[in-house]
Amino acid sequence: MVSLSHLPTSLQGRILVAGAGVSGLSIAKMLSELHCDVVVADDNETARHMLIEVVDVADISTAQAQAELDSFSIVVTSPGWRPTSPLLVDAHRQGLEVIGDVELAWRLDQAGVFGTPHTWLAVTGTNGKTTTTAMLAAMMNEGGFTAKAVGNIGVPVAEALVAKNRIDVLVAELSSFQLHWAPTFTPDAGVVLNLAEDHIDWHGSMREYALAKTAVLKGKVAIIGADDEYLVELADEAGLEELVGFTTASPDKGQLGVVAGDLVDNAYGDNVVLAPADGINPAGPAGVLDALAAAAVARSQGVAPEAIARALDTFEVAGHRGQVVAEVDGVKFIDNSKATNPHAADSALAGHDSVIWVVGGQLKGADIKPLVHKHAHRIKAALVLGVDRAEVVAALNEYAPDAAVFVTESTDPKQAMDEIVTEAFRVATDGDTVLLAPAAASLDMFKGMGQRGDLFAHSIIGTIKGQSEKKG
Ligand code: UMA
Repeated sequence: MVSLSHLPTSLQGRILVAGAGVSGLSIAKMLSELHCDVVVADDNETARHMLIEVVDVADISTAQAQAELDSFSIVVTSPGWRPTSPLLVDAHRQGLEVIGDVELAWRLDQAGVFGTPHTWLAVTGTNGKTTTTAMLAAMMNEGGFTAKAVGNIGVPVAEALVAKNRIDVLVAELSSFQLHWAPTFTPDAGVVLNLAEDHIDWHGSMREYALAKTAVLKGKVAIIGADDEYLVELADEAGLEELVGFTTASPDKGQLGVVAGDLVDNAYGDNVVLAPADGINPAGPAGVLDALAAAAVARSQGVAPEAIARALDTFEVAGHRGQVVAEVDGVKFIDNSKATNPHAADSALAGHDSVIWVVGGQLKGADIKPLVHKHAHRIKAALVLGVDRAEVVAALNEYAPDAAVFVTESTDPKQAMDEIVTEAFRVATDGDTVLLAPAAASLDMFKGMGQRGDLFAHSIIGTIKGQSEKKG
């Protein structure tokens, strides 16, 4: 139930929504439900037309919006828009406020537009956000709350706020982009999982990227990955007090950690056993850290240990985050397409002795050399694709000279993946792992990391079928 009398004055004029993608659509819908005067701008005419088919608002090109900026009272941007976009730069120059979808939703919620303000639990970090967010939503629901995973995970926050059946707790996976555009957003609890180089080209520097992320620590409950030195350093520098940490080691007071194979809470209880670490999905240290982070936030909201254990017991990891796609003649094929930066690829590579590594795409300004250097001993072969392939090959030649290198020049997603998979089958032998962990974003060639993983899996399954038909 929305209450129009609470609408902030900045939203009573003409509102420009920048972007007609997933978040643009949700903002336009929410604002039009609030009877606001909304205009949507997008470079892409087809995107605009698809949006106005679903929601009754006006649309204009980005250039036209730029020319008409003085007719707007505020700009609400989609997260992917860079701060350097000419439209947004001009808006700032003209003194117009530019905010993102999360900031808008948060302000409206705080103003009571959707009834009693919701509880906001924010999850961010370079890697593990989606898994942690999904785990936390499961724990909150098991704990008796009505919670939903929203944000970068794919369900825009605005959509959740106007949902017919009220959701009380928004468990928001927030990207650095969304946080950049959310200057006053203050969640009830915020967790930063880890920090490593990513999206440097968008933010301009590692520091700016990191500061966008640590903004979720402004609220009453602030939680960080205590094993991440850079993150701990930044939190110290910011003078954050009463920080709760999580670690794979035995927890100090004020931390959650692991003792004798169990997740243990020494922050919201006195070494309270929560759940066994063994059997957590996804398996391995990254999964345990995600579970600890989610448990820390859940405990801060009063969720009982038994509810956390139940949620973890039935939790299944989402797609493209390390599933075994196939196992043939002692060769494992693993899809970790979600490894869109070197930090994520680092965890994916660890633990395999002999890897046929599918790597490359958009490096987004990150340096891949340290990753290649660290894992050179396990890289039997590297199958390289994507726009930054020359940089990847140069790093391999310098730091992993013993690895066989295959490069596809194809920019057609299916053809490129088929070539890669054919080569993988040619070089892999018993005991090898063919690992899609590209350390790079997918958008140069694919619709997203999901499509990249799906094409990898389809090509493998297709090859196996073809081989068995030949044999049969
Ligand atoms: N556009 C322009 N001009 C520009 C930039 C974009 O016109 O200069 C238009 C595009 O033509 C397109 C629209 O803006 O129509 C896209 O806006 P967007 O890039 O912000 O994407 P959305 O579709 O709104 O989706 C966003 C998130 N995308 C990004 O942050 C890039 C989605 O995260 C998120 O699920 C969704 O909002 C709901 O909150 C995706 C993502 O890739 C999964 N996130 C990055 C990541 O995980 O690494 C941060």
